[in-house]
Amino acid sequence: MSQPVYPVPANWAADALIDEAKYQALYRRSVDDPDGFWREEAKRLDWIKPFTKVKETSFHEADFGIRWFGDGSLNLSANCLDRHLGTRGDQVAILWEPDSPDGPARRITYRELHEQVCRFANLLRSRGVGKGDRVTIYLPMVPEAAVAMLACARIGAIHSIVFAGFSPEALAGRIQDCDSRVVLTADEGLRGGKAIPLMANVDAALAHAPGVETVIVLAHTGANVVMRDGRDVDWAEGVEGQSPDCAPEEMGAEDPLFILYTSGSTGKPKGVLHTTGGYSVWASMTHEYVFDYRPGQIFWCAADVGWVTGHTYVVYGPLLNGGTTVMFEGVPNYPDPSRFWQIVDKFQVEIFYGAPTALRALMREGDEWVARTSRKSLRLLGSVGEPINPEAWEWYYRVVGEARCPIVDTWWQTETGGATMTPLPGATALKPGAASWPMFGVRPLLLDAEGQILEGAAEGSLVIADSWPGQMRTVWGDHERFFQTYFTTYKGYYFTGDGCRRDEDGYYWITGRIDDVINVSGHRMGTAEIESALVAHSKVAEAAVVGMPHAIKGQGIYAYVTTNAEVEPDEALRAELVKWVRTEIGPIATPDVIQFTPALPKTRSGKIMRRILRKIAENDTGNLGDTSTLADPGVVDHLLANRPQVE
Ligand code: 6R9
Repeated sequence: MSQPVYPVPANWAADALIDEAKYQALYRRSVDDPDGFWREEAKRLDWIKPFTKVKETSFHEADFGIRWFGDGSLNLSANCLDRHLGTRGDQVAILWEPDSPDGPARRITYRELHEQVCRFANLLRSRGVGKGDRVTIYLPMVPEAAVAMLACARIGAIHSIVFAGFSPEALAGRIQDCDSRVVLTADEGLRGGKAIPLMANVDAALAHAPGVETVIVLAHTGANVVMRDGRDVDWAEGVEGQSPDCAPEEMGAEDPLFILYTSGSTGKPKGVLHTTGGYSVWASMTHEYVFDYRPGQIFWCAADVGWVTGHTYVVYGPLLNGGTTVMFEGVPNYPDPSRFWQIVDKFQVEIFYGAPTALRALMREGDEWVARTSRKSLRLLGSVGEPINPEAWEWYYRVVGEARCPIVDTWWQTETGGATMTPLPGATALKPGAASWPMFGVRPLLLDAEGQILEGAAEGSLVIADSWPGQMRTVWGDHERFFQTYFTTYKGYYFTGDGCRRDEDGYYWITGRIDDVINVSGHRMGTAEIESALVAHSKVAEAAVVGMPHAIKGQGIYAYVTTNAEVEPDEALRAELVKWVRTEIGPIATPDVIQFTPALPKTRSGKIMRRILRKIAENDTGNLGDTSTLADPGVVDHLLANRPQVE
């Protein structure tokens, strides 16, 4: 079947920052002369001390290391704020829309944001926070989350944002791993009309994280919370009386900027560390080129700041580029499935960037919810977080964008800092579902199982051959794990964990994770994490978790559970385990299916045969493949006979 291709619209090819010829020329230069290319791109920032060195990187064990602009210095907060004050001080920097359409929106100018950041940075300093200290941020999608990030960057503190949907247990683990002494939170968050007890969660978390000395609490909903003397500070009271000036700390390009925990295929979440110079150049450059962004345009990335997409494209990219960024506290279908498009009309959003899972959920509600809004302001659409299926792509293109707006399907990872493969709106003819072309400086390769490089049209493991400035620098506190996780599967290459196909035209198509990571509604979950949560329950002996196809979420969570001998599994236990996982990790880890089984299918050497479990979960049971190494084939028959009915 031939794939539809949508050529670059004539007006885009003529007016865009980058057309196809320019893309080709710049891409060549970026890989042939990285030092020259990045020296130019780095001019987009104000440097305190100019760098002389550009790229000092190696993916090989003998001289492994990643440094960009290593001897330069800068401050990211000053680049996002101070340098815009002269030209766009009165321009709106953040347009905030609350959960409820009845609540007042907020418009914060660059000048106001600068002042708020300085006051808050001074408050942090007054609590003893300085360069290199870790600050955990557990806030809802409110402008204060951006204020907190920028204030940390201003004084050189390393922020670690924990998504406000995570449980107290998950929060405690992340606070402890990076040894934060300060936590920023709110009384409550609001999503879809439901209150989330953030302060209560922090209290519960701190029972397991005794090192925290200061909790700064934003009164957001006005709920009653118990403040502890000496530890807790009311946000508004704390900033009152602080000076509106705060000198930005001079940061080395390789000084840490933030930690963001993400799931891997094994063990506990990894603290992905990004540093100041390379990340900033990458955030600004990708935001400008991918979205063809001009200062002042209304840009809405509908991601939460708890994920990397929110870091790079709600806060840092747009503000570095003098943008107006929309922050939305709520969810796509509250109070009704028109909400996104009503906000587009309300703020006259020009560029909208969202996740396939939200689009699929909205698509299911019917076109009518979209059609009743205007959307005339939209000129470009974006997608991120997981592969977008062609049906959802076409719906997004035709119904939301009325076949007027190109779609940039940006493939990237927490580890890559910003868009790593993507179409560019003025350069790339679009193929629905293709991540298309590498961003400047990115050298993707497809490898086979033996690590041989595949040429031409092919499918294999996606690796990246050389470093780019936005690449993560280490796993917090465990540099060895960084090297082991990403650079040993295929020696000398960065291993993405994704499978990928390259077609006859050289377009890249991400096929999904090939490790034990599943992607639920665009959120990464390590199957090992969910398994350890299940096994931690007193009635569970063993558990294996795999992904299953899910119409809205992309992938759902399918858990096989073996109970302890004396326990009779029943519906009550099923409900109890679902609740248990939600408390251990958070609602995003809620199992969709739990299948009880007297045993798991294992090889004679005791390895769980996940391949078979995946097939059963996918209901693709016609051909289970080679089962000859199974220790007890009866286990599989039992699993097949007792597979729960799944919609
Ligand atoms: C930015 C972000 C990373 C994983 C990644 C891949 C999947 C993200 C995608 C995509 C296909 C896209 N992914 N964007 N797959 N097309 N446009 O999502 O970071 O949360 O770390 O997830 O998400 O599998 O490896 P992160």
